[in-house]
Amino acid sequence: MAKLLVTGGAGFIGANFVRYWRRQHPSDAVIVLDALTYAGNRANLDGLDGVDFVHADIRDEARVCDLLRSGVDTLVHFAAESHVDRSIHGPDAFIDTNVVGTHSLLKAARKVWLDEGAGRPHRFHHVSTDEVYGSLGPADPAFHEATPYAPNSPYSASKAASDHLVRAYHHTYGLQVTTTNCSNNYGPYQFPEKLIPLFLINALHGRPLPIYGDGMNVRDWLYVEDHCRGIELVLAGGRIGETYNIGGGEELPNMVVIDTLCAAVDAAFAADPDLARRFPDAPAAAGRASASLKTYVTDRPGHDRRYAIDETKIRGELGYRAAHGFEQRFAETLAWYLANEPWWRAVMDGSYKSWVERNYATR
Ligand code: NAD
Ligand code: TDX
Repeated sequence: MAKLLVTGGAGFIGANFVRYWRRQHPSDAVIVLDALTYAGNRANLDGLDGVDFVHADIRDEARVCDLLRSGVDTLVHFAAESHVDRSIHGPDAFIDTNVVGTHSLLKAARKVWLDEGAGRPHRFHHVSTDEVYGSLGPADPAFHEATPYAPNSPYSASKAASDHLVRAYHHTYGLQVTTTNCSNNYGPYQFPEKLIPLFLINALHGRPLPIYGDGMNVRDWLYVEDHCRGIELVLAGGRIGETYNIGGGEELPNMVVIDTLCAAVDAAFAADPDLARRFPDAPAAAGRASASLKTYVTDRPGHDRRYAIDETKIRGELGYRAAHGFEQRFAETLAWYLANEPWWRAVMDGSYKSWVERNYATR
């Protein structure tokens, strides 16, 4: 039986991971440590038993040491500031959490597992992003683990710094680390500032769908549960000190994702008359196309053109492969958001609304 400490477990991917882990490994103990920033939501873990929740910051080194001393042998580190647009408007929090926070966790792990624990079996798994590799041209080969780092946003630069610190703690002190760099996740519990949930909820309210640039930036879409399985495989069989890229095998221009979303919303309204009652401001409620809301806005500064993942390493070593294609998983995601309106209404209250009003009003 393992004892996991999951940082950022009340956020989008962390909560999906905790749910996945409880299903797959019910006898393991799980502690979630989360500061509950605007992106963290205690309700993301509702209905789960066997999970201890600790409301704390990853920079609270003493607190993390105490938790590690309670018998934790595996730390899975999701906690981060994760939204590129926010990092452009205010990079400080990204340095504080992603760089200083990750370093604080590494110091705690070194102290408890190496210094006090005489190297008892342990694992520090760091969750990172493909954005550290920068941007690809249309004909460039996909990112692989040896692609040089070339981050372009304060967010990706802060994640790159954290990746390097994790690597250094392995090579310098012998900390047992693994790192995964994954592509764009989608699925339940994603905060509605990221492309898919933002555009869906805007479409339901008849609000513009703000397309950055020409809408032809390409992302590799990864269903969050596939990501969780990839991390599980790395925890079970990944080589210590190694990094593994995880992708969804679905490279799509934003416009294709947006058109798929608009068509799916239109089809959902056509199939379920109750949606027009629930969302009377949606164009689809009046039989009009959701695509009529598409609006080109000023591009994101430093907007990476294309991400693509070469998953040869994780597939060859650990047998990873995304389980389902985008079409099926996207439909399930849409259905989840339509069925969980109270969830997204609750998380969109407060700080999110004022941030959107400040930063999107003039675009
Ligand atoms: P998220 O923004 O939804 O959640 C982040 C969580 O971390 C929240 O629960 C928040 O409260 C918590 N947190 C933030 N600062 C903290 C601090 N100082 N101390 C403790 N907790 C803190 O993020 P996500 O989309 O779930 O991403 C999780 C991880 O995966 C991040 O490290 C991110 O860089 C990485 N990642 C995300 C994606 C993606 O598509 N979402 C893709 C690649 C990598
Ligand atoms: O309003 C929007 N309009 C738009 O055109 C938003 C929010 C996004 N976009 C574009 C920008 C990107 O090309 O859609 C694409 C996806 O944008 P995001 O959802 O903001 O994701 P991205 O910037 O690609 O980063 C995501 O994947 C990698 C996560 O937010 C990161 O945490 C992760 O590391």
